[in-house]
Amino acid sequence: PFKVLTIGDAMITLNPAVKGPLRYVTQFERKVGGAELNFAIGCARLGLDSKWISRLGEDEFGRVIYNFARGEGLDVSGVDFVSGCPTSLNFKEINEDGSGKTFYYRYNSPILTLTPEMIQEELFENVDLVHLTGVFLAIDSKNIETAAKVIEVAKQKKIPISFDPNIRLKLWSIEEARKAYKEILPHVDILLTGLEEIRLISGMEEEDELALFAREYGIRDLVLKDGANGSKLFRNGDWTRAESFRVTPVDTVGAGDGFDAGYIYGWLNGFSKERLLQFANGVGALVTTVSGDNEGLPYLSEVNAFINNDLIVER
Ligand code: KDG
Repeated sequence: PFKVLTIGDAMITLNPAVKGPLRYVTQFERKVGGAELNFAIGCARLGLDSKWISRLGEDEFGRVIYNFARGEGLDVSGVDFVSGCPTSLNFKEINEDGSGKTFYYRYNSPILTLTPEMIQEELFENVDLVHLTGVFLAIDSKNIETAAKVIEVAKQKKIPISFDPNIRLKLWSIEEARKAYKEILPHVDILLTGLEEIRLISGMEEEDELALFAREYGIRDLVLKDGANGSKLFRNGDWTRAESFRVTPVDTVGAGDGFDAGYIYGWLNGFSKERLLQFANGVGALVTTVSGDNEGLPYLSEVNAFINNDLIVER
């Protein structure tokens, strides 16, 4: 199978036992989250080889995440435990419609002990695509240097790069985000972004303007995710659009990461533009039907059955 590589912070996610404002929630379920980790799991469940580079606190929660990642079949040879910084936490608030807010406890995240010098060529062995997201960049400006090193090595080895801006305004300001994206975007082959996000980043939303934006940065695939409104792709001067699937969402966190995993799976396997979008939409939709940031990520047979509307034998 093709192999993907991603890098990022993971955290213990505390999912509320009830919906509504966090201040009234008294019980939580301990789960695992982190945008890049979700992506890596999504890819692994679809059948790709998937490597996740990270740092975890040398604590009980670090062990939970490590074992979880291993259980999902990820290559964790680039994950180390570090002392002195606890594993990050994320308390979630979930609304009746499945949308929500995050409350982070991730200052001095263990991933800050990862430095550009640690990004060595061996980490990229057999890798077919590198995926980065804005969450990693947002945690600390130091990570922008580490990401630059990842890009440098990927470029040397002619490995394509996908990027999801994943704007987290609880972690940095929009000005800081825009500045960092400007440095990253010229190296990006596949940009996977929310429609709202690209508006925030570029001030653009019309197709003509966005086509120019893609050309300016040399982006091969500009992919716009618009949740229940579907998604679209700009490639080689043309737009391709796909409608979303109708589902009843219970927890939308992680849907974008799932979409990315679906898109990259299809891209590496040479799917047509229409099928790519449809497949990625299907993965994203399924993620929203299960509580937790990554539990709903489907296996390949599950996405295919969902997309083809196959009868699933339940008993
Ligand atoms: O994309 C989902 C992630 O954002 C979530 O799993 C955890 O908030 C998170 C983060 O910052 O990675």
